[in-house]
Amino acid sequence: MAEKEVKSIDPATLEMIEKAAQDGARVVFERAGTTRACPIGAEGNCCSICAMGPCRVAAPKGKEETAEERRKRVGVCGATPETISARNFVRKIAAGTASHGDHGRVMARFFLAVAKGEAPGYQIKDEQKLLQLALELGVTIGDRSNEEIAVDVAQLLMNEFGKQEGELLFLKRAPLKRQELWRKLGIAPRGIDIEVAEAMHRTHMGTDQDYRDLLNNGTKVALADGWGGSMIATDIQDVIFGTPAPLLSQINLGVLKEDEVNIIVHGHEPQLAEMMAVAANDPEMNKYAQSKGAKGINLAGMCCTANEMLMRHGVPIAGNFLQQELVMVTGAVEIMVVDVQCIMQGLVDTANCYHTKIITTDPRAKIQGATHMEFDEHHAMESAKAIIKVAVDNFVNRGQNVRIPKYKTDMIAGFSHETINYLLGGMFRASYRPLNDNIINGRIRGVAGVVGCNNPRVTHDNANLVMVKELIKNDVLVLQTGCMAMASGKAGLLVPEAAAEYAGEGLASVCETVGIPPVLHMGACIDNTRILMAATAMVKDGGLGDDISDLPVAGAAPEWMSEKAIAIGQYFVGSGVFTVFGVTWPTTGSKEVSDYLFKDFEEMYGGMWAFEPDPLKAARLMIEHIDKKRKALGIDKARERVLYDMEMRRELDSV
Ligand code: XCC
Repeated sequence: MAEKEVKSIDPATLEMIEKAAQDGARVVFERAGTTRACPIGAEGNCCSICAMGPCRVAAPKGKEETAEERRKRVGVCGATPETISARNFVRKIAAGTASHGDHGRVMARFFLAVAKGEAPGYQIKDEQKLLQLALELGVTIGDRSNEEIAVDVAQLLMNEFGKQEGELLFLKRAPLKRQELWRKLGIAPRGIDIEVAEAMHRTHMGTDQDYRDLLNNGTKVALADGWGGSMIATDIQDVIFGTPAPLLSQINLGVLKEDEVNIIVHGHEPQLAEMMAVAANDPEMNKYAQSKGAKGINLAGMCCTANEMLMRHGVPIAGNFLQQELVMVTGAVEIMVVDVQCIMQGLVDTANCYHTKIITTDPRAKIQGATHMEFDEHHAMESAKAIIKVAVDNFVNRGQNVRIPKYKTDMIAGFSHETINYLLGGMFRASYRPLNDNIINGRIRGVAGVVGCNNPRVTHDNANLVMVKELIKNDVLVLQTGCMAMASGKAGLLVPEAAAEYAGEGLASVCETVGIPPVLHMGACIDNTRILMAATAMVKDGGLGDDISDLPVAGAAPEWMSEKAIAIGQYFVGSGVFTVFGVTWPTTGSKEVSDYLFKDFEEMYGGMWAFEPDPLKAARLMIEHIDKKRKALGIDKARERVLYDMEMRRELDSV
């Protein structure tokens, strides 16, 4: 585990950590200091799946183990450290896949309700994407209305969750070679829920006890996330709320307003937040706010709900995962509205030190001590207004202990797969051709996805910045989602001007021509599927091999913490992408399991895991991998020539 000297590189965060200490408010940074990570659990060496244990199977440190000692280092049932490590790993994948899957399922049901006209206030915003989906899924279009088509599409997508046989429909989106590989290896998922359920069974005491089999099944589960639950969620959200296109907004705690009612929306599923955005602009609600002495209503996002709201409405972001308590420490937040995932229970304790009310809205996620106001999508506007009213009524309780850090940064977000296609190729010849050409001619060395969470075990936002800056300096175009995209936003990397300042000459010249930042914000964590689609589009456009594993691309989650991140990593690896994680690695206790994930996987999937807590070294591993792929494609020479050309240009300039 990386040693941490500073808590954050973000000045707004540091300012609020200090204020929290003064106010006696507990926050995650402090808890991480007082609660040590369990070293046995961190290495994957603790098995707690039955009541004969928990069994700890860590190897003795600092001495060679004899064969006999090694034979005896097993759980009460005889489970080996490899089985235990692999089981723990696969259970994380299953939990991550279940979370994204449950999000996707709720979206599919919501989609059906919208299509049937049972969710007033929502309508289909992206007709083109709906029709494309219908064509893809074989749904009749004819002269039927959008709503009729949507009912069929929604039903088909909803079936994906409970499907018992066959294959997930979206697997067909992958390059043909990849699909064949999945089938050959027997890891093409049948449905979403069935793979999660089977993984929970396989990892139950006394079932699957071959770590290789367990880990390959883990890929099958993860693919049910990437090419299943998450992809369904992204597509449906685009159809209902609109496919994102680039827009300008701002990020960091400075987006709060001293003289307005501040509402934070936090979590992952966007349907309530979408309605809150509408209701917050309602003249009647604003008049009500004014009657309480506020100038208006200010909505800001946190975590992935923030990304959803940003991408489609330009709603500013107050902060990423580790800032969720700190936003209340400003003393200026009336309510925090939460739904599911990444919501710390510590919020309630922090809120108790201020006037903030925590409002849970989802039947699956209640928090002791919070106010529960269940969101009803059939009466969405009423739900949204009722919640906003609580915020307005709470404005008068704000008190004097208010300090909003001055920090906020401009950023451009909204780079969906479709938008990149359009930006690169233009409306009439939308394609990834210019990207492929620039990779082939070497101006762009490759593409990297840098995604995932924050983790208080390492300096907040730091690993992301070090990694992303190193990548773009070396002409690697960076695609981001989740809390890492926010870290880049705060540091000013999500604006076109960042290209001239931080990117290598080749990448900078492409960014300048197209008018894009060197780091593209593609959305929330479920939107990592946009990266899968972008990679597939690159393969299909030609010239870069015939599978995702041939592409000069790499992935990373330098500050990950959630089980969803492991599921995402595994589906990228299973789709052929080299993926490196930072902070800590859950199988370090077993050399066999780690070797299997880090080395053997490459032979099977063409993509593999790596663990490197030093973000600079991790970035170099990614660049090395990209160069290896360039060489295999025979385009390594082109890049040398381009560099030579630039060298010459510099010489010419200096004459
Ligand atoms: Fe959660 Fe999605 Fe991680 Fe951020 S990046 S801490 S999972 S909010 Ni998804």
